[in-house]
Amino acid sequence: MTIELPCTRYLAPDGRPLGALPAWADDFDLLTRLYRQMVLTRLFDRKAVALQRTGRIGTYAPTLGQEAIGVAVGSLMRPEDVLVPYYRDTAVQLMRGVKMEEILLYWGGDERGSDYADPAVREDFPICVPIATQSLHACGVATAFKIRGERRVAVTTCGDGATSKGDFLEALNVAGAWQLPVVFVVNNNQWAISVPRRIQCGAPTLAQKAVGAGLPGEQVDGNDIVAVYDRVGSALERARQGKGPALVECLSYRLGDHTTADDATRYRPDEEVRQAWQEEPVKRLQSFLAAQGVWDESREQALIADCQAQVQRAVTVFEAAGQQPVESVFEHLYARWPAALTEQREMLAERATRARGGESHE
Ligand SMILES: Cc1ncc(C[n+]2csc(CCOP(=O)(O)OP(=O)(O)O)c2C)c(N)n1
Ligand SMILES: [Mg+2]
Repeated sequence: MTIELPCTRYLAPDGRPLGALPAWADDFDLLTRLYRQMVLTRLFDRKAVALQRTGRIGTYAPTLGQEAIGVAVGSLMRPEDVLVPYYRDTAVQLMRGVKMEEILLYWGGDERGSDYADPAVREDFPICVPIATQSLHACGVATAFKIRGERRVAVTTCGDGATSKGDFLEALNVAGAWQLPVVFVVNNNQWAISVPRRIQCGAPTLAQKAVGAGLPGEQVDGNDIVAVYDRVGSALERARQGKGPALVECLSYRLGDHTTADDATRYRPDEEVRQAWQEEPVKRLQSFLAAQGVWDESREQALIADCQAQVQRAVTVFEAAGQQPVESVFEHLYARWPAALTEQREMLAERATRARGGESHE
């Protein structure tokens, strides 16, 4: 059954406005900043995939094609808000202030990557890999804001597939029942690994899941940053004013593999991917800005050079970080250290010393 919900799109795939744009979109400085960040995200993402291919980081989940969502969400959030992200949120995290080298450390299997240096993101959550569990964590954070009377918003993201999980639906329910200051941003990139959207769920939209929980839901074109910025901005404002939670389903497409451990050519038709490239968000905003006379090829080349230098500096910092001792796998797990694990930790440290050819205490 279809529940009529708005689906917002301002820019056509070729960047032409489809009608009047929201008033804030006259701010070309803002739109240019967003564009710069989208390009930085894309180049960083490409580098991360290359680092995995050359064995320098572990599995990585590319954000290719979903840059508009993350950049818009990250730029709308205030420092005091809390992001509760999932694994395809490089764009949001970078915009919030997480450092590129921290993201590389995380995907390199190093916990220091979740120990964000920037004070503005100290309270943001680490990347969540278990599907949809973060939706409930965000409701916990929002409950704390509400009890303390703070004007802060918890923002949580997830994929289309995650909206089939009980955790997600329970989170919507508690958010609606308690009118929590939480915004759910669904990155509907059409695939949950090899499972296409149409067989994940019988409802015609994912946004309508919000309606059953008593909160507003709507769709936006997730390749159109003007639409994402406008609608997520409104949802954040509502939540900040104590008017309750909201859900925004952003329609996008995962242009890359699910992760570097996946080969999407085995289950996706080439034609579908080719078609999706026509809609992609970076080119769309670039075409719009060029038509307004505020972007051109020389600015583009300068931006690419600048972004590549930033990415390279981050890679250098990441590679200089060195490996943590193997027994660090026990760290950050318990508030109070369980004595029973002491022996295991010592055993592991000793084995590691032996493996390195060092001295054993045996
Ligand atoms: C609880 C749980 N079940 C299964 C998985 C394995 N898994 C990893 S990603 C994924 C698909 C998620 O798809 P979607 O929510 O659409 O997000 P996307 O990866 O497309 O951004 C699954 C099933 C997991 N990580 N956690
Ligand atoms: Mg998906």
